[in-house]
Amino acid sequence: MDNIREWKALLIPYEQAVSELKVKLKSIRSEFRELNQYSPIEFVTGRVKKLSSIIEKANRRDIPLEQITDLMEDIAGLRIMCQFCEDIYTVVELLHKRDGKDLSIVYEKDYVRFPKESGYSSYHMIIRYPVETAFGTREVLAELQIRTLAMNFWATIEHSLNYKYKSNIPKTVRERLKRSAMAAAKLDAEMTQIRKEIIGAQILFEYKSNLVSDINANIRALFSVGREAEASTFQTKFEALWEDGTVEDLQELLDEVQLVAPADALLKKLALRN
Ligand code: 0O2
Ligand code: 0O2
Repeated sequence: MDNIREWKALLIPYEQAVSELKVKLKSIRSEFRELNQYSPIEFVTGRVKKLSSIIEKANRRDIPLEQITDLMEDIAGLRIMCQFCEDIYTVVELLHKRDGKDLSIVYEKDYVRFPKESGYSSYHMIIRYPVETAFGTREVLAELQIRTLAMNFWATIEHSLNYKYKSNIPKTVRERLKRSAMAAAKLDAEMTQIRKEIIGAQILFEYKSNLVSDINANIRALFSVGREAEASTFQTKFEALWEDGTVEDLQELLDEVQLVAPADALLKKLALRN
């Protein structure tokens, strides 16, 4: 490649690929949000590798300049940041569904399950992406890095330290960086656990609310057919349970009241409620 104009022309489809992929990935996030659903994507960034970095990497890896487009996989790079580790695999699944449609997956590297020696952790996916240019279709390679916010925090700082100190970081510091990567992974695991517990508590709360409302509907059904004495007994049992009773206690009471409550009156009540 002789002149800067040729290089610029070479990079045009990569710029387009990064812009298009950014729009597509951000759309996944907006779709979830517009539907008031949790989005596995927190935010997306993208860049085309700088010309100086392309040439430096080609020299370092002995890649002949005329083979750069076939052999350098990260000229176009997208980063997808997620809140939780499991979101990474949700995004991977979403991308698998598009394989053979608007993109094709070349290969993947799972540094989340198998972190690198440095401590680096992310899910990498190399894709082929077709770009419609003024001169026809051009397929370019792009690298998608999918990671959590904690993984991104670590990788960004580690990368800038490596860059600043030209990879001459002492062994002891490398070890500390590796330990901080492990601390980031622990933070991710703890956040996932907290989330699971909150979701679990919410599900239990909903389940308990449904039991309470079903017990009350049955008691009202008993009152409505004039069986006040039985209704009052169940009402007293319910009042004793409703604040501190366990789900099992409430379920037992529901089973008991359902056995005696008149199904027809209950059905009428439910129909009126709906
Ligand atoms: P939103 O929804 O307003 O956040 P662009 O071309 O401007 O779309 P570009 O040039 O890649 O994107 O910008 P950049 O600076 O790389 O950041 C891309 C998006 O990531 C921007 O959002 C940033 O606000 C967002 N971003 C960067 N760092 C963080 C972070 O730590 N947390 C969160 N939540 N977002 C971050 P947009 O594109 O303006 O969209
Ligand atoms: P940039 O643009 O500076 O980020 P391999 O030949 O498979 O051993 P390769 O081809 O470099 O290695 O692929 P790999 O290992 O999948 O890494 C590609 C990119 O992942 C790197 O791009 C980094 O962005 C990121 N990465 C990999 N290892 C580390 C690491 O230890 N620390 C940090 N911070 N990032 C890492 P480049 O080439 O560095 O380019």
